Amino acid sequence: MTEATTARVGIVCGSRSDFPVMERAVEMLAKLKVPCELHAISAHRAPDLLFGFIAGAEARGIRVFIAAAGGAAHLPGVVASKTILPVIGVPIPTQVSGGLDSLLSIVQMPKGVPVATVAIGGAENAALLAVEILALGDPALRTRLQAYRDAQTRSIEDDESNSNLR
Ligand code: RP5
Repeated sequence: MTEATTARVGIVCGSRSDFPVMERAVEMLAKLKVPCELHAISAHRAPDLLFGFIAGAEARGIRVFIAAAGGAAHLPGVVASKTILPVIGVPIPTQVSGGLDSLLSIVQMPKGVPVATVAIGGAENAALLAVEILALGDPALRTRLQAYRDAQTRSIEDDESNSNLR
């Protein structure tokens, strides 16, 4: 399979104020050559726009959603309610409780409609989890993902072998 040119991952944030965190997911996907879309569509302020975005996504080529929100973070669950594509939730850090509110809102999905939740602010891991899902059906992407992981391991081994600490 060749590199995809249409977006495979749909990233949706509750607000543009979430973009500084979620741009790290965009960068990680770019590193692994996975095209994505980045949107800000609030589940409570613009639900009809959100439903339209979800309804059209699979036909455009989206295979995994990443949904990021802070506070009473219902966006990932609402996205999951309207699709059977995998949804990865990213709890956005908040000033109120450092993002624990976001984490609990996203991770505590009642049974029947799952959201795979990553750490507070875990944009990079959300991207990597999306890549792992896509790589199941894409051998070339699997090779790039394995190379990324190998390079990560090598860099730690190199740092350690160059370290003066004994
Ligand atoms: C959530 O409320 C968003 O995901 C954002 O994290 C938080 C704050 O939103 P704004 O104050 O930027 O509208 O809906």
